[in-house]
Amino acid sequence: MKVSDYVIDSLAAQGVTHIFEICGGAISHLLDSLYGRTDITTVSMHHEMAAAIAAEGYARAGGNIGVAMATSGPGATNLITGIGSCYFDSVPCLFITGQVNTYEYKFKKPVRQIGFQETDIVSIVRPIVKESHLVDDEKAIRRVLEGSFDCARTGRPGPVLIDIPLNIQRAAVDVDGLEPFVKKGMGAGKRIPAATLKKIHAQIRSSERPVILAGGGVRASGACADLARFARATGIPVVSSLMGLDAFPHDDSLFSGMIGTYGNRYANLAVANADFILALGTRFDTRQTGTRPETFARGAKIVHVDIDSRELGNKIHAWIPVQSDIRQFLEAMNSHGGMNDPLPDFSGWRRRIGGYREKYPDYTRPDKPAIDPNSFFHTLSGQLPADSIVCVDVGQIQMWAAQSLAITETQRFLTEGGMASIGSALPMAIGASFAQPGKPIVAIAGDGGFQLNIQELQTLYHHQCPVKVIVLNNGGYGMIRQFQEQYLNCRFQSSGIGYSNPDFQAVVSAYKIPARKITRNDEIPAALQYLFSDMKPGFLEVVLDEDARVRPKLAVNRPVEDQEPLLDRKELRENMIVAMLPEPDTP
Ligand SMILES: Cc1ncc(C[n+]2csc(CCOP(=O)(O)OP(=O)(O)O)c2C)c(N)n1
Ligand SMILES: [Mg+2]
Repeated sequence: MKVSDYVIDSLAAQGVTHIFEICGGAISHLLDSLYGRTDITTVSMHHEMAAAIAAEGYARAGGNIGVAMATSGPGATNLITGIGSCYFDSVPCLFITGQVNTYEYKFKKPVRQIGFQETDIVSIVRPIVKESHLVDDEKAIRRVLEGSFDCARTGRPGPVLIDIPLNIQRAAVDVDGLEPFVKKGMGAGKRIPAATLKKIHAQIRSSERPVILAGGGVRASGACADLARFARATGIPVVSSLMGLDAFPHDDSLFSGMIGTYGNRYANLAVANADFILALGTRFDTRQTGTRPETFARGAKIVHVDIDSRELGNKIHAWIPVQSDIRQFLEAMNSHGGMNDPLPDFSGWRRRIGGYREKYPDYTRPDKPAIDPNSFFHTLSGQLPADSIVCVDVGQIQMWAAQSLAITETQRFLTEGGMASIGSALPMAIGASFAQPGKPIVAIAGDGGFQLNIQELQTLYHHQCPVKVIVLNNGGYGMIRQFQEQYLNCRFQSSGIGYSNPDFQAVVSAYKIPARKITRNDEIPAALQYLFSDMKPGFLEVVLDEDARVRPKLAVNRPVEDQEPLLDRKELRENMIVAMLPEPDTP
């Protein structure tokens, strides 16, 4: 059998249903092996960055492992942004690149290039993949493929890249004689010591102000139901990181917002005043803790659970670090005898957080006709179809969405946390639409980010994906403007100066996608109703004032409870149970 046929057969056998790619000479045999297949759909994108992110979206949306394919050289290097995002956000994807024939590959020769478009992608991506392989012997193909699937999916998931030279793609192999992958170090997963579980249960019982912090690891390990069970049984309020935003339903009264630099003020006040934090599958990114992690949740004993032992103790000192898959941990906690012991009544603590929320809501009803972004997301929540998958780009829009979209148990919120590439929402939505056929998908981007992968409107049109694209147009790179306003004297170099937008209505219409535009708050409900009235591609441009800002926002050196606009010190003191910190040095 031809190796390229074997590769595609193996993907199909692993349940892969879609491959996102752009063609090129160095993957011509792999593409030829896709010709006429009905078990795998080839989705031809218009930029390899978008193909990689579509694979990422496919995997994030729960559609098995994501697969993207690109030719050698520029095709391969264009994949890098998506590869890195899968690495930082723990998304299982396989990236397959074509390479020049082994007899024209330089290997260790000290020259720049021998074959046309020859580029050592395996080395280039090494810091941002779990594994990368050059298959220079056709007999290794089975071992490499099986090993790569296992690697991408198990432990902390992530990307794997396989580079296959042309002469290997077209080589013939005896499939029965191929060497299989043998997993090393297999065995039962590490058990969490009973004494640890007991100690955690006892600490919850002696705490007064416990909080669960849900990170991306909750979803990644399939533990959402276990988390809901644990939180509801104990009555402990749940806050989330950006990546954990859809790990717990926001319409549950225990949900207490997103924490961090741009987090909800009430959520930050909850962690700042907590005396116990159960942190699940989160790496305490600076966007969560502020720039001085030692000030974060300083009144709390922190139990930090993560599958990646290298994350434990990396940013935050944990009272108890637990290396475990989140699902296994929560299953163990839920079935532990400690669950039968009576728990303290945390209702006073929950009421206190509810009080913060009332005082500092994530949006207020706008008193001007201009569209208020937080209020827009609030209205959008009310009109989103029940099982929507919302894919959110990067910029101010990401933070407004995170602050004010209320995600229910059946909805998803997909966004890039670690790589945070602008231009990711549209390809992510395309990938998600193939992973979850029949579900309504929404891609939300800013005007700047939208332009990075605007060409994928053609993919949307071509496949008639049920993706509704919403662009919040504030006439520039708002997030950067906000930074320049705060720290660089409003010198809007490149975020406003030198920036311009096309007529989005005309561009989107040229892709034969119906486009609409609104400029006033009172137009929002009808526009959304129209947008969600069918399952075809659609586009809504929401015009914002240029000076719309993300509030609250944490400035450098301040603890999370002290976001801007700064509260009067007396008011902040009244909110705090844990001792306040002295005024920081401000840059
Ligand atoms: C690929 C990439 N380039 C640059 C950035 C830096 N960046 C972060 S947010 C942002 C502005 C995004 O502008 P827009 O999409 O209009 O959203 P807004 O902030 O205005 O809501 C930029 C340029 C990035 N995150 N990713
Ligand atoms: Mg913008």
